[in-house]
Amino acid sequence: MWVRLLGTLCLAGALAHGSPSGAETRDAESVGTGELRGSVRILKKRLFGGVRPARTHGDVLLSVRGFGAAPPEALAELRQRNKRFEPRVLPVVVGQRVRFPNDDDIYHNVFSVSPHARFDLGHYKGSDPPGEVAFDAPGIVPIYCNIHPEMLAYVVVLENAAFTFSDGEGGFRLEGLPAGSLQLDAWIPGAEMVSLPIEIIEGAVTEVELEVEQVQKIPAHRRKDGSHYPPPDDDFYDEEG
Ligand SMILES: [Cu+2]
Repeated sequence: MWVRLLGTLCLAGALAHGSPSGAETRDAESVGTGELRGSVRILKKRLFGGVRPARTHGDVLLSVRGFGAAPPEALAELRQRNKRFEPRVLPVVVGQRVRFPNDDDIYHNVFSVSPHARFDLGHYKGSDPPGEVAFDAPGIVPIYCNIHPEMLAYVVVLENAAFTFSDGEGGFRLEGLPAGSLQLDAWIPGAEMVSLPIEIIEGAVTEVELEVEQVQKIPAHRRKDGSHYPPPDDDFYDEEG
């Protein structure tokens, strides 16, 4: 992993020796803004050890820490469709509400046992009003359905709305970032979060390149009561609700 700051080589030197301390949270509106452009590579496990670049480098969530922002008024949505959650990764701002509509004809459930957000929305069909949850603590919250073990999504609760996903080539861009020392986080399911200090300069573009290693097998989870899911052919829940 390495950092390049275009046109600001003096700062690149500073970063190489540990970034200046800029941990204090600032008000994004009181300072000038700059832009971040970057490229992220996904590395996958090689069959006989080591890692290799993935075929595509999209869907990595890039987010910036170091300043707070009020949550958007608008509700975010995590839908249940074809026995899947959509999208698989949903970034929101601390305090934002998320609605969980069921687009299927069958019952689904939505629950989380994460310490960042613990809830259970019960069982409901598409014709029922969807459940809603406010996410008040930052962190990655795995979301499950108590009926279908294959249903898994992540609500990623962030300090502000400075986030984006990488395109298929790994490229990304974030504009309007407050100038100063900030932190860039990169994450995709199956990888450790990668964090990088960045220096945003008013009216300038900062460039970064980084890598995430998507090498973890996502472990099977349990139902909300801690029990294992019934075998796949046991579908009595679909009929009974
Ligand atoms: Cu379900």
